[in-house]
Amino acid sequence: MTRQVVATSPIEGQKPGTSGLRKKTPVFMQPKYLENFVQAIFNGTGGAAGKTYVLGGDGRYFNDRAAQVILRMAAANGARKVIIGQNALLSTPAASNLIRKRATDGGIIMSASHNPGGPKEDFGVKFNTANGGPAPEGVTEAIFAETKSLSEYAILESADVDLATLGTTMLGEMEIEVVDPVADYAELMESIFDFGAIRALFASGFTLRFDAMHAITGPYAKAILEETLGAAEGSVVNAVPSPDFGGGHPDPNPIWAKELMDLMFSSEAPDFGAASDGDGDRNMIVGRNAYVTPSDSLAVLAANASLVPAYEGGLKGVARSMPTSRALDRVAESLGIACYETPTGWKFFGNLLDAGRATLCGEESAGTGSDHVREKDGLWAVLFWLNVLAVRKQSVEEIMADHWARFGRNYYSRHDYEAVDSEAANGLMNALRTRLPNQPGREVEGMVIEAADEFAYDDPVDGSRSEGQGIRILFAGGGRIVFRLSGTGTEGATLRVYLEKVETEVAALQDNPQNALSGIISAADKLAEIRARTGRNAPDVIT
Ligand code: VG1
Ligand code: CO
Repeated sequence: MTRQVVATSPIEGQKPGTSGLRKKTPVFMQPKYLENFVQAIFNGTGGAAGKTYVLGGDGRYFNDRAAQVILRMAAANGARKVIIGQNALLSTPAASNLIRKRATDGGIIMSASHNPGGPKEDFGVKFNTANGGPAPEGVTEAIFAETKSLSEYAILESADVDLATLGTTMLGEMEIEVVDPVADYAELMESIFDFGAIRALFASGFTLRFDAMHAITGPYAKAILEETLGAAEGSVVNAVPSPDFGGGHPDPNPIWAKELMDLMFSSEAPDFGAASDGDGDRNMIVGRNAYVTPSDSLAVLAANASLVPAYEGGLKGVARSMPTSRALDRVAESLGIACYETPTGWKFFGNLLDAGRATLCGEESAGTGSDHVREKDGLWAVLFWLNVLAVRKQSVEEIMADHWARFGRNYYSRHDYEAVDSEAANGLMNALRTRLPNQPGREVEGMVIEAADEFAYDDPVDGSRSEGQGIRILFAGGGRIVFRLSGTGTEGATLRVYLEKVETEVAALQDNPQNALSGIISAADKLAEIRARTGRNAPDVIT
């Protein structure tokens, strides 16, 4: 076993985006591509010498090979120990939990999350810090800087490590502990929720369909929902993780989880439907004939948090990403707690959670979580809903109707234009930016613009400032449009248009969102010239 120092040179474009570095798999598989980025992670975080890390991924194509490379590089860089999920598998929230529970110096997660996987699809690598959360911008910038000046990396020459067998082995001087990916996470869930009440719910005949989308949550959901809580066998479908997610797109939304949606709106619908994404941090919640938008789900969980043992004592505060609907703000106001507005991406919640300013957080992109880990957590959100349903003994539809009657309804939708020509997308954003000062007072589609700006965030904990986080147009009466370019795509640019309208009129609470938002939708096109500039007549994905 020899330690090799390999000469290399900087590779362009290794800039971590909203959540780690994501590229097409063939790009990641190019000689030295992964090696360079991993060395940059070590160099950018003060070196690996003497440190302990968690390592795992969502099982997508190249996960197993990348794990062997990362282990050999950690050993060659002097790491003391790596704790790795069996077969190099760990869901993102489970990795976050292990980093915290075992007090490691951080962790490396191999995933491109909700992006498809496979030899021609996407792969990703993300570094999480010792709090269990995605590296904050200061750290990702230091890593990126390293990628631009790298001249060598260190790697051990050795045979593959057996990752199928649980237990401890050595790789050179470094200890490797292969752990059951599910056990610690399952224990954490049991410490948060009323498992007794959920067990009784299933025992009473309550039915569930959980679609793991051939991704990482399959084994977690089987163990927790079926084996521990008593959901009928077969309630968890597509439960075996596959390297290309069964050829699907592991993003739990009405488009990509269409099979589940069809079932939930049919006469065969079970009481409750849910799905999770590639790496297990996203969730979709759907009742019988009732799809719950992620923004609404976050608001409902906040409003019902006292029904869950871990949050019984009340929430310290809540937080949402800026484009997420403001349904949460109304709940926070009624609870008399703070509601923070952060830029898109979970890394911005870390400081608020660490400082005890927020207990629950969420994003419109199907991400919800709490201070139990430092990532969003798909299965946690599903268990939260089950706990609420078990206590309230109402259907999802009834809970939603009740929520809107109490707080009003924030009609909400996101329109995505994918793989748009980058120049056209930047042109659109630049034009909007230039026109911002002239917008207030202007009337569009019968609505008056009250304010317009580009969102910047001043972190109240560490004082750091993040600029350029999305353009917002605010209408009198509570309507809002947000324009943003995605930071997770791997092809051209993805334009995200976030649309929102507040309704408090009781008779108008049960409309179809696209219908309720039609004025806002055409205002968005007028303001940003979406059709003209992108050449698209309709969004690729509507959530
Ligand atoms: C998207 C979502 C964002 C989420 C991020 C990572 O980012 O909009 O809310 O935090 O994905 O989610 P962007 O920059 O493409 O809009 V995951 O489940 O892919 O880690
Ligand atoms: Co994800």
